[in-house]
Amino acid sequence: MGKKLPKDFIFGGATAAYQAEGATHVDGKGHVAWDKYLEDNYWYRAEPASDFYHKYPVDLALAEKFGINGIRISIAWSRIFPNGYGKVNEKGVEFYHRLFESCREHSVEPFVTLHHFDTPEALHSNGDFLNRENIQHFVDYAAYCFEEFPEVRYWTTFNEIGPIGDGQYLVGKFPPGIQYDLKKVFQSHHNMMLAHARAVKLYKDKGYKGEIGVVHALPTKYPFDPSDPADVKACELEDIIHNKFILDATYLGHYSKETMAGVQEILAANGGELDLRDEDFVDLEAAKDLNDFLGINYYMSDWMKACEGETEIIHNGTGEKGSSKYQIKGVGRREAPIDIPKTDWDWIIYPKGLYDQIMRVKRDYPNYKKIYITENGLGYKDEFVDQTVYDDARIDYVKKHLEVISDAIADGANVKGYFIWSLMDVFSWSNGYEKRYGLFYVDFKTQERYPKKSAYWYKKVAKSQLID
Ligand code: BGP
Repeated sequence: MGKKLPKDFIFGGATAAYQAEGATHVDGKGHVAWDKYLEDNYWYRAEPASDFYHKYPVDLALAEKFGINGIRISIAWSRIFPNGYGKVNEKGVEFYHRLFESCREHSVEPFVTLHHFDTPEALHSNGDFLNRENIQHFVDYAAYCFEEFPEVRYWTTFNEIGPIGDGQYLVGKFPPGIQYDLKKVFQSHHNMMLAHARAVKLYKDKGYKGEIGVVHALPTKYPFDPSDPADVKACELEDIIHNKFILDATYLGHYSKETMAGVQEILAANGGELDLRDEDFVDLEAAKDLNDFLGINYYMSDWMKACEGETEIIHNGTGEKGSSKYQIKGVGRREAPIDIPKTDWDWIIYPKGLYDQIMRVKRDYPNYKKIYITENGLGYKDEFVDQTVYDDARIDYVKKHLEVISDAIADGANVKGYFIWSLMDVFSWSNGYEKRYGLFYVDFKTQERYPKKSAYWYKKVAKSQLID
């Protein structure tokens, strides 16, 4: 007999505007930095994506049919404000009203993210969130949406502040493609957390009826050799970069002594100084207890080894197993125990990491209120046969992660739902259309959808709450 999940548990599917909608230049949408960046650096484009802009009724009907009662959707900021602020584009506003209405018709609750990697080009080229002016532009955009879309009951300010800093300024796989600049990484984290805090405060001050939170990617970090203090240190510093700095800002309203000591150590090795102002902490502090939920995106864990040497990061964007490399000066390098499975993109599959991360939030940030697992899933080179995909590896992956969620709930964590990444296939930011995650296979040429084996399995679990 399999493990159980609670009766009121949300079984959702996740999407993001830029990866799903296509229609990048339709109905007045403004440019985003990714438009040009993909052209210059990658072999694929954001067209047609999954043509969700036109196909959403099909996807929502499928969701309903397969027992999915929640969907993560993001609003493309540049559909509402083509230049990031100023004049509103009514056609964009109407599109999202229609989309949310269709969600209701299909009994699929929309969990709506304001920013999923797609800052309007006009603001991105002006420094994105490194430029403090853009914090206010984001808050104004959020305020507009809160007022305009009362039909939305669950708001998320940002998707993955951590990977934005990483992708844009450390790995350099996201626009503007800057590498190894740790100062910019932390500054981007900090400024985005400020934008989050101000938007949350505003939402609560205005007395809106819904809930608001933030989605963080929280890859769990372990020392390669737990008995070696140097590996333990490497793990702690890596954890600060990706998890602790952002969690502290969210739930403590400041950075703990250990967090700041780690940041200083990393910056001492890599150069740069942060711009952290007293008034910033007033805003962070004011929001720390107002988050109704935390969204956790969890795909992988990492093991860390101490090492000497310069920073060198190689991103595996093609699914050629073993081609990635990650080491940061003054921090350490990633090296996993040999027996731990990895995807073709070198993502380490370790369900227990999700359990550990949930319990860490519960232990270290007891004011978290509740958690949704807002993304989890398996990127795979799916084989389309018999009008479907026999994706047993994906079923196995999701099953094991649902099981540890059930364990965490049994151990006192308040986890209220799970959103598989992704509802239907979408393209991957830095890996293209070849890396698929969906419950529904998308033929990107015809835009037809085909339920995969995993969709039928997920339906059974959602109906019975039994993970079998
Ligand atoms: C998260 C993003 C998603 C999605 C997912 C899978 O970081 O929030 O938008 O892309 O990861 O990642 P990838 O597409 O790199 O495989």
